[in-house]
Amino acid sequence: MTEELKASIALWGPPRSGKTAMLAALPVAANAQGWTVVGSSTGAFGDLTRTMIEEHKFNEATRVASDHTIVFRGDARLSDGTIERIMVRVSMRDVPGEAYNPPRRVADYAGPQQSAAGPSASGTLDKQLQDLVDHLAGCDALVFTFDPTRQASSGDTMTYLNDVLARLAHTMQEKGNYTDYLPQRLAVCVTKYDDYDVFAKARRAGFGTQDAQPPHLPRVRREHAGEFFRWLCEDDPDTHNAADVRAALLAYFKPGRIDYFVVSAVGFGLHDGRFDPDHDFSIVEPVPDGVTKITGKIRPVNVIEPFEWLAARMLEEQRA
Ligand SMILES: Nc1nc2c(ncn2[C@@H]2O[C@H](COP(=O)(O)OP(=O)(O)OP(=O)(O)O)[C@@H](O)[C@H]2O)c(=O)[nH]1
Ligand SMILES: [Mg+2]
Repeated sequence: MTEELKASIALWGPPRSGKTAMLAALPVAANAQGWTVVGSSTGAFGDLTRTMIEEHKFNEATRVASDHTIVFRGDARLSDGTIERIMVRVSMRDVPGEAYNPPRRVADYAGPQQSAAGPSASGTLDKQLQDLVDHLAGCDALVFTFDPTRQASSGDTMTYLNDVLARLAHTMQEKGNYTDYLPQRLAVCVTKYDDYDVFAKARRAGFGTQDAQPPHLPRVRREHAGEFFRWLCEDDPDTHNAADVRAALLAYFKPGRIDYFVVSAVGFGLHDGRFDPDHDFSIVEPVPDGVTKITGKIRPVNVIEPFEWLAARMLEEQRA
C-alpha cells in the first residue's frame, strides 16, 4: 500500500530568486522523474505551470501570498537505500520575496515630522512579517532559494534572512519548541544553474558533471551541492557577504536536517539532441521591462529532489 504523508512547506528567498519558477516547474519535473501530480487544490497552481510551458515565459513577480496544495505520488529513496512508493500532500505557500524584508526601516527612521504616519505604516509591515513568521513556525520544512546571480549583483540575500531567523527562533522558543536549533528541515536550493555565470562557476570550481544517460544534462550532484554552496558563499570572488548567509543558516538549522540542491527551473537547451556546453544552451531570453521569455522546452534540473528528500526524511521520522 502506498504510504501517505502530509507536509507543509514554505518557499523562502529574496525577490526574483526563483521561488515561483520552481513551483511552476514542479509538475514537469515530477513527470520527468517518474513522479506524478495526482491532485492540486487551486487552478492558480495550474496557471503557473501553463504560463511556463504554453505561454513560454516566466510568471510575473508574486504580488500576494498564495497557498497551493499539491499531491504527488512517486518513489522516494530512504536512508538505507531502499526505494518506497509514497504519496505526499504538500501544502505550499508562495509569497513575494519582499515580504521577508519589508522596508519598514525607512518609516522607523523617517524623522520626527513623519513619525505620525511612520509608526502605523511600520506597524502594519511588522505585523505582516510576524504573520509570515508564524506561518513558517507551523511548517515542517522550508525551501530556501539562494540566487547566485542576485547575490553577485546586489549582495543583499542576508537582509531577507536576518529578521526572519531571529523572529522564527523567538516564536519557536515561545512555543517551547526551540532548544539549540529550529525544528524545521531546510532545503537550500541554489537556483538558476542554467544561467551562464552560475553554470560557468560550477564548472570552473569543479562541481559540474553531466548525466551519464542521454541527453547528458549538466548537474551538480547531491553530494557536491553543499560544497558548491559553501564555495559560492566563501570563495567566489562575487560573493559579497554571502559567508554570513551560510553561517546564519548553519547556526539556526540542525546539521543533518539541512540538505542542498543545485536547481534550474527551466534547465538547458540541447544541440543535436544532447547537451553541449560549447553551444548556446540557454533557453532564457530577458525582455526589457517585461517577463523573461522561455525559448525552448523546459527540462527542470533537481526541482523534484528537494521535495523527495523532505518526504523521505519525514516518512522515516514518522516511523521512528
Ligand atoms: N536562467 C534562469 N532564470 C530564472 C530561473 N528561475 C527564475 N529565473 C529568473 O528569475 C526571475 C524571477 O523568478 P521568480 O520565480 O518569479 O522569482 P521569485 O523568487 O518568485 O520572485 P518574487 O515573486 O518577486 O519573490 C524570472 O522572471 C526569471 O527571469 C531559472 O531556473 N533559470
Ligand atoms: Mg514569486
